[in-house]
Amino acid sequence: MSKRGGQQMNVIKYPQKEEWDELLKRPVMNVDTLRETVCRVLDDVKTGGDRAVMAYEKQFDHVELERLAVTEEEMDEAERLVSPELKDALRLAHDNIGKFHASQRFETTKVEVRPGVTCWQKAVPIERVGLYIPGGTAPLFSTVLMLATPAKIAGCREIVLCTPPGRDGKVHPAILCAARVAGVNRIFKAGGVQAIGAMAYGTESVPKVYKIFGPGNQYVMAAKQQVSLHDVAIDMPAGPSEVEVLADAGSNPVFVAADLLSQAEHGVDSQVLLVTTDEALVGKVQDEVERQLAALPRKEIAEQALAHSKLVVVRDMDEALELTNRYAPEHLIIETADYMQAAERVVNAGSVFLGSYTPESAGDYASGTNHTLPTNGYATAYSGVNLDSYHRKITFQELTPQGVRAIGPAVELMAAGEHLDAHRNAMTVRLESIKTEMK
Ligand code: HSO
Ligand code: ZN
Repeated sequence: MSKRGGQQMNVIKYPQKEEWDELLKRPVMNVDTLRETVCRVLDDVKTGGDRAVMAYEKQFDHVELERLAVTEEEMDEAERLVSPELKDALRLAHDNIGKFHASQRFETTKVEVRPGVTCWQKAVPIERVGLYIPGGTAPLFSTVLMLATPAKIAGCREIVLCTPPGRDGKVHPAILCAARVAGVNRIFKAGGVQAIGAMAYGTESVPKVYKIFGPGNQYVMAAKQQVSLHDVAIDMPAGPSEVEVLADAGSNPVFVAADLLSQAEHGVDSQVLLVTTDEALVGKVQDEVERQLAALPRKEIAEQALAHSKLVVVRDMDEALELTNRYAPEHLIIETADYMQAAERVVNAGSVFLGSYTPESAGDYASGTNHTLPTNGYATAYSGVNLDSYHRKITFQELTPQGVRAIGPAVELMAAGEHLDAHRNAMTVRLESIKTEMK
């Protein structure tokens, strides 16, 4: 542990492989303690509908609402309140996110696997999706663009958004503006567990959706997990946001420090990791972090995140990449000289930022990639939100009599082997009808 100025960062030099698991551990999220509250709120919303949601809005968001739905007048008012410059920025980001996600469109191809046996897949949009945008200390209007833009491109018929209002009963104007830019159909003032319940079960005013997307605090995460057991699909399991910066002797400490801080300011539980092959870089980065931190309005949050951050020195790039793949970071910024070669060897990460001129902020807002990504090591098995997240792939197959002849006997044999005679018969009657027709 080294301490410079006010803030501390843990420096770990040349750790042994046996130490890696301990080193890369994420905070354990015990949602069991929240479960009771979460289940009670969900049950109330299920039975009480809008009235229950409003009661919880009063209790948790300290606001008395007459209705949950955001009106057209409120949308227009928000439009007037957001500066033209910010609106242009939102449009630029929306345009890039749109271009990148449209490029992910799936083309159906029919495959004749045997003569007369044709199979294909069709991407069909999820009809109704629900987006959750948290309140809290930063109004995440960029997340509105990240979730609604692909939903629109995918062709979802109804895009519903829930977000908690401020104490004045209003939603942050930039959130409403972004929702309009991205084509959200209906917006409701509801936050936390009650919002998740409203979208999972439906209320008088909030439609029931088939899949819920978006970040949130521990309560929201626990609620999403709970409703996903029986009622609705969710985008992915989540934990606190993370970044790993991979750097070498040629990396710019000013950039590296800025990247670490951009993650640290998200929340006190943010995970920040530097992996470097250059021992001398560590001190330089620490000095820069200290210098840049002093000027940040969210200094206190960032400082707490940095207290559990880690600066790890490794022997070489091989070890750096092995450690990286073991960690499976949500965001990975590779600022080394050979970043393209290194990128080739990344197998576990949510989104990768390449070279010295690609900060995570680029992808957080406007490069076009999605910023809703797997945290907590889930990058080993999950993708971030993408166009496919809003689709189901329905498979189709068609057999002609020739196809029945091609696979029928195999199906009969396998069905008999599984002692499922009705299965076998379904094929046998067809094989026989073909034979009689041929006579
Ligand atoms: N880095 C966050 C997304 C975000 N950053 C929104 C700024 N606004 C999680 O990927
Ligand atoms: Zn961010």
